[in-house]
Amino acid sequence: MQTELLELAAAIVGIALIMVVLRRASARSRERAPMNVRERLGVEPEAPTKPKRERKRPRPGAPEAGQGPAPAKPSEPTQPSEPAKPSKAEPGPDEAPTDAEAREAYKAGLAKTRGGFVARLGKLFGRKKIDAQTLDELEEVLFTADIGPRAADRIFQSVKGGLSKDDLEDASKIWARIRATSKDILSVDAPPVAMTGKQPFVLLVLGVNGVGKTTTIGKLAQKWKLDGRKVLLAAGDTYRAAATEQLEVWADRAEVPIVRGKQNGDPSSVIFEAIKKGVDEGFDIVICDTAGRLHSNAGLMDELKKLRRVADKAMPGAPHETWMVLDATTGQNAISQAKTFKADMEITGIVLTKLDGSAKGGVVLGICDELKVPVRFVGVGEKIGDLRPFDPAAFVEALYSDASGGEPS
Ligand SMILES: Nc1nc2c(ncn2[C@@H]2O[C@H](COP(=O)(O)OP(=O)(O)OP(=O)(O)O)[C@@H](O)[C@H]2O)c(=O)[nH]1
Ligand SMILES: [Mg+2]
Repeated sequence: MQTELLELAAAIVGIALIMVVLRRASARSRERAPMNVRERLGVEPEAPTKPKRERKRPRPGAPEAGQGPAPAKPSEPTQPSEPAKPSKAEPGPDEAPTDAEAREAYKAGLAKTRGGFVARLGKLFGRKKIDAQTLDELEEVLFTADIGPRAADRIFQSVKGGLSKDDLEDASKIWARIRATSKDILSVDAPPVAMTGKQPFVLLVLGVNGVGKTTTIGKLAQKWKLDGRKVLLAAGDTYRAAATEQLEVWADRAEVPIVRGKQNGDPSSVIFEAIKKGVDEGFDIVICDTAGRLHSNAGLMDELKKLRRVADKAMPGAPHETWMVLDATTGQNAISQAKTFKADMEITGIVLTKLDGSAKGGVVLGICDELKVPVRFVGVGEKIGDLRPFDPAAFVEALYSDASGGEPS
């Protein structure tokens, strides 16, 4: 009896020892486990999600707590989604592109971006089996896609938290979810540009060096001229040699007049003179070019504020809109540029240029999500006609068209 008790005690001690050894080994392997993609990229850890069954109805793309109201009507990926409300630049002439030519322009402009992170997504979901490993890889692709960490997280959570286990094995359901959430992100709730009732409507265009401000102004001038508006340009970049001549070339192409100042003269006097001329001579639109500047240049930033004050003196309420031009090829830098400018002054719209030359066109998702400023136009080439009003639905359709089998969003 005593021997049996001793054997039993020895067995219990043995089992306890084995358990201790196993626990230590598992703790060591956890320590050695590679960092997840968020840690490696230095972004916030994933917010704990509620167990799925607690959620009566998944809310794709709903903003996290404290981020303002949810979009009025999030798209349901399993049902045909309603056409998204386009962020129109103005009613009428700037209707969202619906014709085949405009769709093709979007598609061509986004070709490089489709070859980037969208192609990586395509490879992921083209596999025979989609499993937990695929979800990890989805997270990695999204967070390294130059769409900004917040937009990446929003899309990731909408897939992970919004789809059932069965749906997560179905690539078409995942694509539908990605498209619907992307469209929600892009549909920034902003009123269309109110041009009417202002004679003239004054637009100030700003941004860092070389992003495409002057080119965009030339494109806008022609577009609005062709719409039947009387357009005047103001050569407010008096710093860079030949900047005024460059705007003159665009004015000639668009067949609109220009007010120019002296090289190294005061840009605010050019803006003042142009707005006065606009008022006196019944122009519909005055577009003001400005010198490229970095946010860190306090002198030039103060000058922008002065330009705005002077514009208001020339015509109370002017400038009616201030658009920041961002270069898509700079990826997430574009987001930080806009953030720093926005901290200093009111930005009412974004123009995203060089989509055609960039694999980072997805940055528009980050811009819309983080800045909540509407993207008004996108540049899809260097020619005068290469400007398109921004339309979230057309953008999403063009962005994901190849990889997701061309299903419309
Ligand atoms: N591919 C492509 N190139 C563009 C686009 N928009 C502008 N560019 C090119 O970008 C370069 C710079 O354009 P600008 O209009 O001079 O830029 P900016 O912001 O006025 O430059 P600064 O006045 O020097 O600050 C030019 O070579 C343009 O042709 C676009 O949508 N696509
Ligand atoms: Mg310029």
